[in-house]
Amino acid sequence: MIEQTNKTGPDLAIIVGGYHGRDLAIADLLLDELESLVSAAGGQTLARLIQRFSDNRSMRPSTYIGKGKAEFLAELVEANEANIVIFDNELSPAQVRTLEEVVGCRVIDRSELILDIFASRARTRESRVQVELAQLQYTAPRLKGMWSHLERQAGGSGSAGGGMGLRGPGEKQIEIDRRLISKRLVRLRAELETIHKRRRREVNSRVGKHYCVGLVGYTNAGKSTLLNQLTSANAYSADQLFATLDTKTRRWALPGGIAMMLSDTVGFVRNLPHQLVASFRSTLQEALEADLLLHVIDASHPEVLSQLETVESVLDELGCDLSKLICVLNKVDLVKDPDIISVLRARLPDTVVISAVTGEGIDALCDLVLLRYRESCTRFRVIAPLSSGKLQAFARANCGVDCEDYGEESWTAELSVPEAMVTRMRSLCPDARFERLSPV
Ligand SMILES: Nc1nc2c(ncn2[C@@H]2O[C@H](COP(=O)(O)OP(=O)(O)OP(=O)(O)O)[C@@H](O)[C@H]2O)c(=O)[nH]1
Ligand SMILES: [Mg+2]
Repeated sequence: MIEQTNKTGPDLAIIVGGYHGRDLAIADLLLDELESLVSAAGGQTLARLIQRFSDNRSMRPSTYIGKGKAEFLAELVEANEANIVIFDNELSPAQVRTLEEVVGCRVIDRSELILDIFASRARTRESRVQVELAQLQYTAPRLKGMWSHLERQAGGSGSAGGGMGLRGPGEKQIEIDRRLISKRLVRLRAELETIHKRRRREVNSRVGKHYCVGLVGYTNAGKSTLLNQLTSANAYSADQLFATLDTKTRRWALPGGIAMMLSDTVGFVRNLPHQLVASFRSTLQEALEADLLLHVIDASHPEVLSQLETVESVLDELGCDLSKLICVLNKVDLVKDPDIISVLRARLPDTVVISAVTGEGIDALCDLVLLRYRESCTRFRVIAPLSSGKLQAFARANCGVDCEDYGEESWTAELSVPEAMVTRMRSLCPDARFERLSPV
């Protein structure tokens, strides 16, 4: 939650965006998204203000927006009795300080708002640590700004002020806080490493045992709804940005007796604070290690193309192998202009059109996933002792056994599985023999 200044109700916000170029043309849509972020943080937007810039150098260094605009903003705050101003643009600590003086209430930027939402949503120890780490990294360079009133006191009073090397109380406080923060950062990093080591062991035990599919995409695209539709997972889905912060993995049984593991993960958003990407890097990278990725896209969203670009650039930054991506054009039930589907299909290599709510297109999605799965499979004949119950059960539950036969002493079956899965099957029955067959 945004820090509450009115204890009785939600935060009352004025949202501000300073734009130029292409962003200016879609300023209202950009502020719509900021408004959704405000409501995801539990706040309420009362008014919005747009500042048009002719280019990216025309921002006013002290207040980002122009002097007249800043004064008008102060009037808006007063008239609406707002208690917070939220900028869509990234502000420097000095700009925040000056703006707060002009408008007379708290001022935050988009990054801080997103960090706030993440903090309020984090449920597991892992995501809590990741968010705190990101928040501290965001705060540390801003400490000087926070203690400016003490610095001024120090400078103003002849005794504490004075020459170089004589530290005022403000600076001392900053020193103490910096030390506390860096100590805490060390502890959090160590804790996160322990959590990740444990998770690695869990993931390693899954890898090779199952074919893993990951859901990625812009926030609110419908990832959790699709997970629920495919696996009856009961994941939390809501018309809310960043509904999901924690990875959820469920078994997905496909036609033909093939089972996979399907994982939901945190969504992306335009200008995701880089401290968050850094903190969530291993969670995200883990999601990307899946054998196949479903990039869920809200095809009904007016800014679908720029959402697509955002996701592509984050995937790129995380070093994702794009060849294992299937693009899932979701919310087709809400698409009013069918042309957008053609535009998206032309732009993206492997697409399937679905509605995670009505179930339309789900069969086609399963077919495409199975096709990709089969491409990664090798055909084997397995010959195992009759006593290999565990292996037989595993093969039937997960691998789509083509034909099997019980002889006097052995069980023989033919199946197509990804190579890595053979390792898992060998561990279930070391006496089993695996003969590679030519593909049918
Ligand atoms: N009409 C329609 N609504 C959908 C569809 N898929 C998802 N939604 C709605 O879109 C909203 C967001 O869905 P989620 O599944 O929570 O989205 P998400 O991608 O998991 O979002 P985050 O966890 O915030 O990243 C919910 O209100 C869903 O009911 C669809 O195919 N059609
Ligand atoms: Mg979700």
